[in-house]
Amino acid sequence: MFNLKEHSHTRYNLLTGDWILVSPHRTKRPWQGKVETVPDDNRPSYDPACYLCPGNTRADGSINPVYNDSFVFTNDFASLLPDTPAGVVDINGLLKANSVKGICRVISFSPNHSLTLPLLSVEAIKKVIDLWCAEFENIALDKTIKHIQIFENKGEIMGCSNPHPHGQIWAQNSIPLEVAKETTQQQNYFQQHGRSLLSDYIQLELEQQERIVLENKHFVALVPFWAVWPYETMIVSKRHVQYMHQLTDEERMAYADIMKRLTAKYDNLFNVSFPYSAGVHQAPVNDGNYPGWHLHMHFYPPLLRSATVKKFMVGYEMLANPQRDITAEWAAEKLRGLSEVHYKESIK
Ligand code: H2U
Ligand code: ZN
Repeated sequence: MFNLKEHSHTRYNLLTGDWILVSPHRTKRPWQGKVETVPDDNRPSYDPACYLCPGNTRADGSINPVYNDSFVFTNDFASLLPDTPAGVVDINGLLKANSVKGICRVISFSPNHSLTLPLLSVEAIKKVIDLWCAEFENIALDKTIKHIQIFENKGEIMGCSNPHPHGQIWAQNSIPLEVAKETTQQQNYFQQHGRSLLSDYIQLELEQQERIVLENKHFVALVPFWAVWPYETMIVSKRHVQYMHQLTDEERMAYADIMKRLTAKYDNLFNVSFPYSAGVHQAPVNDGNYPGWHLHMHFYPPLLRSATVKKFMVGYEMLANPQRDITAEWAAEKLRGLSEVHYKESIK
């Protein structure tokens, strides 16, 4: 009889409407492919060559202040610029283009070059969350901005340019692809059911307890049923809000707490500073009401088997649709079983 633990199947991504192929029987495949080198994870607390450390000079010649908590500035090599002229190209409906304008910001999470999110205190992570909220609200004052993406690339294999703990914000006058898909799915669900899609989803997950990794009073961290990356997770607020700045102080502390514990588990998985791309998804701004939107954060980590073996998105994934071998349930069980005290903090 068909069962999700043994047999190949497709799974539906509720948030995007995409499908993924799961091949659980394939995990026994031998591996003789590429091995990544593990980057040296021991850094000084200050690096004179780092463009994010306090007091240092950046590429554009400006000097960082000597800051105590977090520090934010406009990206010196921004992909989106505020003064791009408006314009549309449409040649016979065959060649189409739209001008995009926006703003890119860089946020240092700490003055300490040697730290990462899981090594920051819950209070320090809460300050990063407060800064994310302040930046979001400030950028949204520009009524031409429709979407604000807050994210972090962590680790060399994710293309991160600098190990100093930091993230980015890209805001633009249009709604990007993934957010557009999630908007359609969440709005449709809300119209049909009068409840947010993610409220119903996390309620079911909390009943089943198969894919839950962590939970506190205000947040849940889980491996989504439709996860693509081996240890992909999602943090979802229990309260249905569209934006992070709607969270109370107590909820923000709970958010910081679950982020610290989840990223500590990640590092403990292979005893390495775990690379990922992560980002907060919130409703569009200055574009009407999106009552179905429900605040959440995605973590997309590439590692599969060890600190050096990552998942490749190639072949079938590029040409057909994403595929995974280990199931979401297996990954969640593995993450649940790990200590939430970081290996570097446990030996202090
Ligand atoms: P990563 O998150 O991928 O490491 O990118 C960091 C950003 O920092 C990157 O977009 C910017 C780069 O343009 N940057 C500056 O704004 N100033 C600098 O002096 C160096 C890097
Ligand atoms: Zn630094």
